Amino acid sequence: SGVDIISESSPENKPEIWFPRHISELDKCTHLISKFEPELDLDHPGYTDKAYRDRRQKIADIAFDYKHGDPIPRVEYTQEDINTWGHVFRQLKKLFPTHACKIHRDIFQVLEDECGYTADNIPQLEDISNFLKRKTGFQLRPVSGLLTARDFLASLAFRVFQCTQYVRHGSKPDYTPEPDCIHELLGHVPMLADPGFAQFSQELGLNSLGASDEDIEKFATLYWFTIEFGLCKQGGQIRAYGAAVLSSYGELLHALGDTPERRAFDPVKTSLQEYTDQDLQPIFYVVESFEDMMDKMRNYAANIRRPYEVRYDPYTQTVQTLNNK
Ligand code: TIH
Ligand code: FE2
Repeated sequence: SGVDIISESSPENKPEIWFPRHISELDKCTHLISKFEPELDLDHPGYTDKAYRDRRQKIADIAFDYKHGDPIPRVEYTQEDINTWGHVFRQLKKLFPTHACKIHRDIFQVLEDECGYTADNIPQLEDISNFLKRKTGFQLRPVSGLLTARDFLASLAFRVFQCTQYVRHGSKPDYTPEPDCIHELLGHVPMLADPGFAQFSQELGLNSLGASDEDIEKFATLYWFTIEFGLCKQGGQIRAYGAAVLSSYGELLHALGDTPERRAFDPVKTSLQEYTDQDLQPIFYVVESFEDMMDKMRNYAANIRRPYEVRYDPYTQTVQTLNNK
């Protein structure tokens, strides 16, 4: 005899697209986009460098084997990798005082004083993850390359930052189209150690959970023009807060120079802006302040129709949904 199970909510109120409910379910959010990988991309500077590709593969295996809760295995970087890091580190350090936003400058100093950020040492993700946990509750999780926007944004909802661990090829140190640990450590980490910026990042992640493909595309574009390539006003000057700008000597000079167009950040318009992920950006968006950026994003998200609301419970590291009328 069949007993009908009555669902707790009507079907139209139920999220239809799967998304992680607990931080451990990020183990299922590992879908990669492989367009920039040295094996597959003829233009990759590491394409013909067998030793480099082997090194990359070993580091990629760490990410493939990783499960939530594991410590992040340490990598023994080669002298070549350390030289690449050192070159980028020295160049960028010269620009930060005049080009980076205040949050970045202040936390970078702490990372130098307390976390082994020096020209001859590549900090280990496990140590930096522990640093971030103390500062904002963010943690790092190793990833072997570029993830789909849906998976990447979902991790932000749990204050998890998916972080590459390999180093860019030494032949092109000042700009790379693919993320690497130089980009993560010099660009993202200082910003994620700021409470307001961490909150902004998590909210972007929460907004993405269960969103339609179309909305994911828009959130990914907003992510691109803020967390990756954002510029802000500070004391009458324009400064960089986006990680992809802060980790690239070429992009940082370019972003604050005369060539690109700089427009006021406006989520409705910015979310529809096309961009290139292969070269220096032709357009940047400038926020008046981080408070203003947060307000504008909250406003934007409130106007996106979703049949449910999401709440994050930090005690259980769980996302809960509440039905909306
Ligand atoms: N262009 C950045 C750099 O050279 O450091 C890397 C990027 C990460 C994400 C987008 S671009
Ligand atoms: Fe990035």
